[in-house]
Amino acid sequence: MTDQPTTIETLPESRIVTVQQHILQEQKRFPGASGEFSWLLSGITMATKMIQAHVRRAGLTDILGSQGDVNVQGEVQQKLDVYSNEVLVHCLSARESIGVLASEENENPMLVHRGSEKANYAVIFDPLDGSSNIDVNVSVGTTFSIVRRPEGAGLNDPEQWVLQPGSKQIAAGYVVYGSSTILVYSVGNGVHGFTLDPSVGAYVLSHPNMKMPDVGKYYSVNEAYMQTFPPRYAEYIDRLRSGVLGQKYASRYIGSMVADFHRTLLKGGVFLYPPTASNPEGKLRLLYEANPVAFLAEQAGGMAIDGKRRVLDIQPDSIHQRTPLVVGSRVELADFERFVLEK
Ligand code: AHM
Ligand code: MG
Repeated sequence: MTDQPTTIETLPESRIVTVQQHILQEQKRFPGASGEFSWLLSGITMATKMIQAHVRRAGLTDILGSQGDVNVQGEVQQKLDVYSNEVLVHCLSARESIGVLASEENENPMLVHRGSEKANYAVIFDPLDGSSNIDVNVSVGTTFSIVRRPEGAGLNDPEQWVLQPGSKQIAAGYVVYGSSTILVYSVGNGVHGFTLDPSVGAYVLSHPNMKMPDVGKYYSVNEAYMQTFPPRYAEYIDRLRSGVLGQKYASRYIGSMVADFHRTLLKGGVFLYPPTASNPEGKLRLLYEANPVAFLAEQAGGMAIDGKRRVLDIQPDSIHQRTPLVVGSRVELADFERFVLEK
């Protein structure tokens, strides 16, 4: 035994940083921040932990299979879609700073805390993206986008809150329920990824300051629809295959946008969902699918276009509006713009 006092020295780089700590740190960048924004984001982290717990039990309980209802897109809702939507609505409507919630699963945006002076944000989300993959144990995810209440927007007009271009997002992110559960988010100060440690139930910083590689090895598109893509898309995919860009690309396609985007963020390359015969405007939804990934792609040094213009510049006309999407590394996107758009 010595009589020396015990000291604990923790090197900053070896510290465990939870998403909650990180959000509190990020919030300091907002002048006059009162904590309401970190409280809002904690609603998302809470809900996604509950969703992942259900996803992990899929197949064990009576949770698989269709609920029998058809959602506003005309798709059969899966039980997990319904559960995920309810959990997000439940967790977020407890946050007084939220005035409007809009979801892929609901036809109209919902007003919450009508009349509250503090209700300054709208949260727009796809509770369970790629849900047709659940029955076959393939990754699914949640995407979210947060915008401020626009100047002068009335409390009885929730559409006005959400019909803003993606460039107005103050935060966006997603969670992938994959081989592990990872939450990736940005408040416009870089992109950060947090892996859920299931033993303690905390999202822990695992991917600080993520950067999309300038070039990748993969393109990602549903090639079954190739015959019905506009010619410029088919031509572009031919360029990638033929080695014009200095290498012959390989292909990867999961069929869950959030998982396909996550791979593209980490490994680079390009993900495309072009217009097709059955979806002439593209299949993906602008507000809660394309906008969040476009925001994250740009924050990570990549790009996102709708085949013609920057996704984040599109002024939406309706909540469930669809858009074509081309998102990925700078080299692949610059090639699309130079050789495809300029023709
Ligand atoms: P969802 O939100 O109903 O799950 O649909 C969106 C999903 C995306 O995750 C994915 O990129 C796309 O649909 C796959 O569509 P397809 O099967 O036509 O390739
Ligand atoms: Mg969905």
